[in-house]
Amino acid sequence: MRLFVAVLPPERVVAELDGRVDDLKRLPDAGALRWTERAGWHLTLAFLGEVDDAVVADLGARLGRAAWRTAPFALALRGGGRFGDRALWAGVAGEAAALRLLAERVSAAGRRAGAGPGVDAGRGFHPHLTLARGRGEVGLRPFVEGLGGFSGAEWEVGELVLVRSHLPRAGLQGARPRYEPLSTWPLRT
Ligand code: 2AM
Repeated sequence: MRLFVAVLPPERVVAELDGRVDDLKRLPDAGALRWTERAGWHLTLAFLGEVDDAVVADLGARLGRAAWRTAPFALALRGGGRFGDRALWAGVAGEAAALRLLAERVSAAGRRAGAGPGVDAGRGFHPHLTLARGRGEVGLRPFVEGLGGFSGAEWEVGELVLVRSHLPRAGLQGARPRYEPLSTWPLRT
């Protein structure tokens, strides 16, 4: 199954961001972008890719230990950025170093469980919450500017979540992946 590990912002933070995204959707060319569903908004700690069913239990035990070794920390969504003209995202503020450390622990847990070694190697860790994807023909700069000054409420990250990604059937126009949270582990309290 296709898996990734994420931090999920609480509903009040999602609602705030959604308000700003509503404004972005009124900009010219917004209709040409594929907007992610707010129900699935997340900050990816590590993308594991296709993982064998046989290793999921061991992966879970290791993720639980990674969570247990990490103290809860404060995070907020702030501003935005883009990966070329392919992805528009909201950025983070607050204890970003703690988020990075957690991402490293989670990646190590994935590697040790044999869940797709090196799948993150190409991308590095760049904390972001993807809001929309484009094919490169729409310039994302105005959308990034529209996120400028966005500063969401701070929350305490208290858990990590293993999420299964169900890809839409090939050729289904406009269809988006469905994200299914499988398990949650609390950070050390
Ligand atoms: P993205 O939002 O920037 O595309 C589920 O696909 C999550 O894992 C997304 O947040 C996605 O980031 C992230 N991810 C990281 N590396 C990925 C990869 N190689 N393929 C697909 N998703 C990846």
